[in-house]
Formats: sequence, C-alpha cells, structure tokens
Amino acid sequence: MTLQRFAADAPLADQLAAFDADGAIIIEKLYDADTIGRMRDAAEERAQTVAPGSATQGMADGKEFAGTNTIRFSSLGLLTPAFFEMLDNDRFAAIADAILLPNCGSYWLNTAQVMYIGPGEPAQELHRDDDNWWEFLSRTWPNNPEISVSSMIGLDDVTEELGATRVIPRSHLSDTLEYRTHADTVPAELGPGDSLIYSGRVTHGGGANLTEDRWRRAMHISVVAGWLTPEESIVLDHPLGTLDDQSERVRQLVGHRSYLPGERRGGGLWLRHVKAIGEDDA
Ligand SMILES: O=C(O)CCC(=O)C(=O)O
Ligand SMILES: [Fe+2]
Repeated sequence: MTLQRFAADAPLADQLAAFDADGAIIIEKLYDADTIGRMRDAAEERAQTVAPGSATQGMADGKEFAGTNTIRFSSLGLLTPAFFEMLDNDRFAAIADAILLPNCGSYWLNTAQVMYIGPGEPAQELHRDDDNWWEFLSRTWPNNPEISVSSMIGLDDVTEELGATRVIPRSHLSDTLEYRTHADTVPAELGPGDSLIYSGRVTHGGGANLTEDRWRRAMHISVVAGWLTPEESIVLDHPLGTLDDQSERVRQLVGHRSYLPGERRGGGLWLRHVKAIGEDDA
C-alpha cells in the first residue's frame, strides 16, 4: 500500500478522510517554491556549521535516535523570515484545526527542525511522535485523542534511496503500543515543498540513506495540543514584542499567546501577569 497524494488545493474533506484512514497523507507543493527556496538556502548555510550526530534530543539514547551522520538544528525563525511564511500555511492550519481542535482550545509549535540525513546513515528506529508524552500515551492508548500533527517537508527531492521518511499506514489505529517492523513501512517520497502530514499516533522513522555522497534535505514542523509541553522551547528565540508584525496564527504557534480552553473545561495556561498574553492589547 502507498500513501495517498493530494494537490494542496484538493478538497479538504478528501485530505482529512485519507488522514483518518491511513494516519498520514502527502500534500504536493504545500509550500510555494519561492518560500522553500529561501528556507533551503538558509538551512544550507547553517548546515555547514553543524556537526553531524550532534543532536541528542535530550534523551539518553538521543544520538542514536537522531542519527550519527544526520544534521539536525532548530531555531529556524532566527535564520530566515521564510520560516514564518511556512508557519502561516492555510491548508496545514485547516488540517491541524480539524484534527486537534476537538481536543484542545489551541495548539502550538512542538518542534521545527532541519533534518539532513547523511550518506550511509541507517534507518532511524521506528517510533510515534506522540511517544514524547509517554506518561500520557502509555496510560491512554488506544483511546487517547489526537494531540500532535507533524509535517515532513522536502527542501529538495527526497527519494527512497536518500532516506525518505518511512511510514506504517494505519498504524495509528493499532490496538497495541507494539511497533511493527520496517518491512511494514512505505517511503514518503517528496519533491521540494511537498509535505508528509502525519498523526502523532502513526509509526514511522527516517529512512536509510543508501547513497555514498548525497544528503537528504528535509525539515520538520510539528504542532501539539496547547495543554502539553512542546519538545522545543521555540518561544525563547523570540522575546515578546518581536513578532508583532506576524499574524495571530503565528503568534499563537510560537507561544506569544496563552492557551485558552474556550468552551471546554480547564484553565487558561501559559498566562502572564494572571491574564492571557495579548489580552491587554485586544
Ligand atoms: O528524518 C525523518 O525522516 C523522520 C524523523 C523523525 O521522525 C523524528 O525524528 O521524529
Ligand atoms: Fe518522528
């Protein structure tokens, strides 16, 4: 089985139906060529300064998880305004809204990273992105709500040979938390600006880079329910007041807005001075 592919302007309902069925979809040209070109140039420049294998993700076996010949770095909003243009993507927002807003008042950035897989890197261990919140996931699976949505984005052509992300379609519906094997995975090949959008519940991992001298150039943006702590403290890159020219969506994603439960029970979170951030200037 392969993952279903859509044009960015295909009916949202069709994309959501495929996402619900398979746990992942590919949207071609979700990001425009100009934006991706600028993001790629900025990523390329920074990548020259980052040692392969230096990312630990804060875990004891983090270097193994992130890869020893893989270059990873975050703080992408400090590199180029193209990153904020990517955050302000209407179609990604519509998909994330549909999947996450039944379970939270708002969501924010979980992490945003460039992920370059180097020549000879073996396949990454299979995992779910929601494994981040294991204390929650392990107690609630398989009845846990959708809490995160991830997007892997091609900065260049991402082929199976280069290490395209491998996904187990429908694994988000599994009864157990057991991972299946790489034999059950399919590659999510991407062109520049294409996106693999997948549920935090779906089993996946970076593919092996089978080439001798070529890098897999991709990046990742994920969002998580606003009542959970994100993987990366992106808000620390951007002091309050420095994103005033950005949209409300971007401010919420970066954490320049509080979490408000809206109609549902629960308190306001990520408040400041006992009020919602931005309440005074509303
Ligand atoms: O590099 C990839 O294709 C996937 C990486 C990934 O899934 C992760 O690190 O969570
Ligand atoms: Fe992942």
